[in-house]
Amino acid sequence: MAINQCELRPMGKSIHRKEDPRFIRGQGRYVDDIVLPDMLYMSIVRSPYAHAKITGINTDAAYQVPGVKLIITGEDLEKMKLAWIPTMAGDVQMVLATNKVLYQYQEVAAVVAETRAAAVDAAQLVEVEYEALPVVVDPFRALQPDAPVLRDDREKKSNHIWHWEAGDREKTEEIFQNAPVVVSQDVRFQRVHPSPLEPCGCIADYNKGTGRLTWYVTSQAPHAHRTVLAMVTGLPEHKIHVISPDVGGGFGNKVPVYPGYVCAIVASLKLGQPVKWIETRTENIASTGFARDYHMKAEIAADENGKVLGLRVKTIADHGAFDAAADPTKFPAGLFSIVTGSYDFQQAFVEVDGVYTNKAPGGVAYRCSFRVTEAAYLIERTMDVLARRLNMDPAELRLRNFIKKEQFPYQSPTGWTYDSGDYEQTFKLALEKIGYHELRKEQAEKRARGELMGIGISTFTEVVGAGPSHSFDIMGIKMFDSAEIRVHPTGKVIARLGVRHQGQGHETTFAQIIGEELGLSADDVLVEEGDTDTAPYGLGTYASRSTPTAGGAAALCARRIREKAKKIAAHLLEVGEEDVSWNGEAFEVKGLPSRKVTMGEVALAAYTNLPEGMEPGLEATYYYDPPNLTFPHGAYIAVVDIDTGTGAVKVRRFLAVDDCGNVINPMIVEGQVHGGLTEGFAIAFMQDIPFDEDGNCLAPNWMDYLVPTSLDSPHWETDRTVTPSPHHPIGAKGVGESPNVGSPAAFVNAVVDALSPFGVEHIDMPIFPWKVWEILRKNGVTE
Ligand code: PCD
Repeated sequence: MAINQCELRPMGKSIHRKEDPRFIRGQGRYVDDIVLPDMLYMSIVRSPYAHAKITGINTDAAYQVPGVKLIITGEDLEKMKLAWIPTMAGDVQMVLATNKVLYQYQEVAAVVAETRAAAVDAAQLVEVEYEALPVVVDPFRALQPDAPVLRDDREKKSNHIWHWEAGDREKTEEIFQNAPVVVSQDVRFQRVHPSPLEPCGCIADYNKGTGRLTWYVTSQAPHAHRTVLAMVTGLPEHKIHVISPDVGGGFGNKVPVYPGYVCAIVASLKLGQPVKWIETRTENIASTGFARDYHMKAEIAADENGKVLGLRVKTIADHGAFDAAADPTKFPAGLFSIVTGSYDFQQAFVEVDGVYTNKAPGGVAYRCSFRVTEAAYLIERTMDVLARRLNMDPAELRLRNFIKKEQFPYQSPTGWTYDSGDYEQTFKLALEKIGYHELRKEQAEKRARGELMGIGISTFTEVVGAGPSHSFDIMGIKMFDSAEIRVHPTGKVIARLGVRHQGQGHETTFAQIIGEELGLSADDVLVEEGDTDTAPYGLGTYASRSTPTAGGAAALCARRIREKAKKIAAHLLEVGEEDVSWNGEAFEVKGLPSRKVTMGEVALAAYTNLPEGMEPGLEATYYYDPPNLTFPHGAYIAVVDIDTGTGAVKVRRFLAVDDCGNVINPMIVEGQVHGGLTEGFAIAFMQDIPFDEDGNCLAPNWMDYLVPTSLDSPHWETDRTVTPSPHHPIGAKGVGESPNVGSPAAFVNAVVDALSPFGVEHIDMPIFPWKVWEILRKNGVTE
């Protein structure tokens, strides 16, 4: 049950979200709500071709449109050395095309005008001459020696970007040579898109008088964006002020720096007026960071009893025209090597090759800690293939192979140290809660009657909280995070963090952490994020890293304040510091609990009545570099019924049991799980961004790229186990991504389970009704 924000000891309570009153009243303030004096609007001219030479650009007609102020082309940017910029993945990408375009919808020119309509009209009048070039959309074709080389800007004359591997190739090989059972499965994780409700956009406002650029941008990582901008444009970092106002969903889409941003900034620098650029839905889906697009092959070596021994994975990663993923530097394939999942493999070897094709760039971490969703889907799908081969119940197979509670901290064969977990407990709770054995009985009865019912299991391990700075950086910047807390004389607090929420509820949960540590209520703490002038430096919100990193920083920062507060309390209580203890709500004299002072009283004294010689004020900053990542886990079970006439799949039940360690706000965690499950459901059943052989994007809008409504979404059942992270200051692990990571496999496993009497072992997502219908028709179930 939800409770009031004003209670003390707010940790672990379902406090109503502090941000919701403004969101549900339409009073959130997003980038496009901001209107500045003399503001201009920008629209982008995009390529209709997926691969073509540009032989000429004529802007004369466009300049005739009343109100047009400026048209920028690649040539203009070349003069400023801004035609290409570095991507976060260590590649470079075009801002505006110079000699050629490499994907449909690529940015070719930017038009700035006094009104949005004038900018759009003029953009349509920019005449670009193209000479079509051969298009490569299939990454396997791209790797053939005679394939056209797409990126002629690179020294390496091939479409191969990088090779990456983890684990021990030889030792894994040995296991496979001697294993009694080997299964192998090709699995595609299709190209999808985070598709947040609010697309990308910004206002660049360069003030020629102060020499300062204020940049309002819908950003998941404002500090990192400021640093990148400073490096790219040469503007001094302190002359750039990045403000990320309310963000209408991020989901990984708002981590990269996009060409439109650079163009808006260049336009404002040239014109000295604010320039607003807001994408359309089509521009968002067709040109900004997509996710997945992995072609994977997994092989499991096992013994006859179903004990898994070795795992081998080979993957082709289609990155499109530029590798514009936002991965930490050392991890070009993200944290994909978590692919051994929740199981105790002796050896594993994983390799990934990145490839260029004529598609929009990206590979962003859409609700996943950099490629963990792909990994979890692959291992959970392949475990089911193994169960089928051994004729074993998939639940039993998992129980035989879980990493055991006593094995933590667990060293994985691909190099991770899992912090904590109790997989068996979580899984058994899920089996019991859903009534697994009764469901299997029901299924057998239905099968006998020719009805198609399926049960799908997925038990996953996530890896979140990038990251310890020894292994994690983005463009050289270490991935710690930060908090700054100021306690004011009346005991009210303003806290600022280096992350930037997009709807996750940080204004509530971080206030709960700080309130808990300082003996205040969540209502006493105002949390601010997203303004680089005021917040301490941090790497932003994605990869479920905010709780593991900034959440840790918030707790430790508050404890730093408590240390000083204790000294002031001793002074007020007229005892020595060693005689004072903290009871969770106040400082008291040891052995005399009736003599106490609250944080409010201490706060006032910090400005009015200090011990002699003490520096006034009550504030602190903490930069927290976590010792390890956190490893949340879960057990998900889906139950589906298939309509034998149409092939439509109905998700009858879905149970998610999650373990994210200690929970700050159970209601928020449940909301996070519901959201992620809905996205996982959409990926499993309705979403894909396909291309035709000319490189035309076939789903660049919400008519073709489907987004589920509440009517489409199943009813979600949730539960929880709690295995605290031993190294996190409050024992919490991230959770935001888990439901998207864990759920696709549960849905697909359920459908394959329902169709297994026909010998079906795998179906690639999205499972559209026609795919099922074809299987039914082939097997004579329907006509
Ligand atoms: N929590 C609690 N407890 C625990 C954990 C957690 O309470 N234990 C909570 C917190 O605090 C927050 C939430 O919950 O509030 C979440 O968290 P996390 O997990 O830490 O995470 P973050 O970092 O904060 O966030 C991020 C995520 C992600 S990643 C994504 S995609 C998505 C999710 O988040 N996104 C989003 N969710 C969400 N929601 C919303 N509303 N919106 C959005 O956008 Mo990526 O990588 O970016 O792709």
